Amino acid sequence: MAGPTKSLAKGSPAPGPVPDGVIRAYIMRFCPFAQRAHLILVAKGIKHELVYINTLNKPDWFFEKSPFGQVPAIETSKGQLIYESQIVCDYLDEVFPGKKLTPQDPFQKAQQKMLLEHFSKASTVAFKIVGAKKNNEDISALKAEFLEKLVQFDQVVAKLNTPYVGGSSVSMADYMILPIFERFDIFGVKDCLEKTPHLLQWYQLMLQDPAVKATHIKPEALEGFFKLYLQGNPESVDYDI
Ligand SMILES: N[C@@H](CCC(=O)N[C@@H](CS)C(=O)NCC(=O)O)C(=O)O
Repeated sequence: MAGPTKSLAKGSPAPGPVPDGVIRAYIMRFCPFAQRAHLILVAKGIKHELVYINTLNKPDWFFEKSPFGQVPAIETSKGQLIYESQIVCDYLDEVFPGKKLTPQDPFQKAQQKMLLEHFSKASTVAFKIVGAKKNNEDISALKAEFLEKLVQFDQVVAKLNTPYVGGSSVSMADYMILPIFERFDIFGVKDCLEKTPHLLQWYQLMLQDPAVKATHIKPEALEGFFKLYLQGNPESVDYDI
């Protein structure tokens, strides 16, 4: 399989129409939200093509594909455009055959959404850490807050008493939270997992998942990207290509 190509930046021409039977995903290689969409495309075996966007130097036409100027967005061969990672992933799960990743049962569905809300208490702090790192600020207070929220989430997950957060097999909620875990190292919070045994066990299980393996980014590449990203360098998104 061909590796990633350089991303499209300001001045790059827009790609042509999407071929029949293919989903085009506009992504950025290191973006955790874009990885959510990539995970679902792979997990469901959906025929797709990836178009890399330089999110730090976007082509003007990209706003016609994704009005907030953010990845991920997907485009169908009918020219339908869908953006916002959770909406993209729900759409892909609903439209494409194969294993349904979202439970049909309304209570289980609500449970998965509540889990994501619990996790968002921790991930919000993780993104504040990124902001602080960008400004060369001390992250120790934020890291303590992150740990507190992650421990709370660990307790929620412990009560589920299932190997995956959505039950006995991998499902949508697992794929939605996994990408942030893959970035714990670059955020400087990986050691927090030592205090969250249930999450650590879950993460180790998720690393064996074929879709997770297929979208995995080498830690050295993530680190290289992040260093340049913190400097606001638009070349960061093409690190290692
Ligand atoms: N809420 C959005 C967040 C997506 C997001 O923040 N994407 C970042 C890259 S990781 C992006 O496109 N940033 C460009 C920008 O905001 O201008 C989602 O879930 O899809």
